[in-house]
Amino acid sequence: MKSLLFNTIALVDKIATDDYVGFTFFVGCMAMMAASAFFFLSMNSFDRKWRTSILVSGLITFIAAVHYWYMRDYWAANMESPTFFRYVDWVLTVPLMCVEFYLILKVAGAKKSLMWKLIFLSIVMLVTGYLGEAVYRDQAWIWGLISGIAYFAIVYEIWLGSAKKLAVEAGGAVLQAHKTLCWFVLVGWAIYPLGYMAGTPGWYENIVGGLQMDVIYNIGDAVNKIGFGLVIYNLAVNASTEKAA
Ligand SMILES: *C/C=C(C)/C=C/C=C(C)/C=C/C1=C(C)CCCC1(C)C
Repeated sequence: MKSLLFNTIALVDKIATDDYVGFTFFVGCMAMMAASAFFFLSMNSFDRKWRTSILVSGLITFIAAVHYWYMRDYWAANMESPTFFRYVDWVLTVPLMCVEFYLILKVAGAKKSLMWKLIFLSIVMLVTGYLGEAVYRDQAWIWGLISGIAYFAIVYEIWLGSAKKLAVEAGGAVLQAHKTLCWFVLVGWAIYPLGYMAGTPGWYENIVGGLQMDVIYNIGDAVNKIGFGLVIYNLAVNASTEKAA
């Protein structure tokens, strides 16, 4: 009995005090779970119009929480980047972030074509990133470059393209939220190419100064997924008080 219990406990891998990757996977997992509970439970206190947006915020952090659970485990067992799980997580959650843009701009008449355009660009960005990181590592810089072009196309669309026009038409709390989300994409998402540069071979290898790829990605995910959700939450709060005033 005693040894059975011991074996069960020993199944939980140790995290060394200098294992920053393991630590950030663990804390990231908890943060994503907590954020999901927050978004799901607050959903019904808002106007119908905002519920889908908050639901999607919760889905983004929930999908990430489940992937973090697996990635934390994978890292502990193999001490190797869980590249596959990482990209499956992104390919589900990043398109959902594109959906968020569409949902908040719907009040100004956003069309589905805007949503599909952003989703398409995000998938190009992620598939080429995966090819460079996992399949053709020797040509990582080329794939990273193509991925970066798709990334800038997204930045262009939301900062200067049709999404921007719709946000200006909507005005008020929607415009404010759109602007903040634009900053998240420009600055928050720029964390990822840094992680990519730290984790793939190339002329740029030493630019990031020894930080580990997974630590950078984990920080990026926490900032962007929870941050995005909070911007939407804040929009729902502000839009509700705007109406009441
Ligand atoms: C929740 C996950 C998010 C917001 C992930 C975003 C990922 C990116 C913006 C990744 C971008 C990349 C480049 C721009 C070039 C190098 C390859 C990538 C895929 C890391």
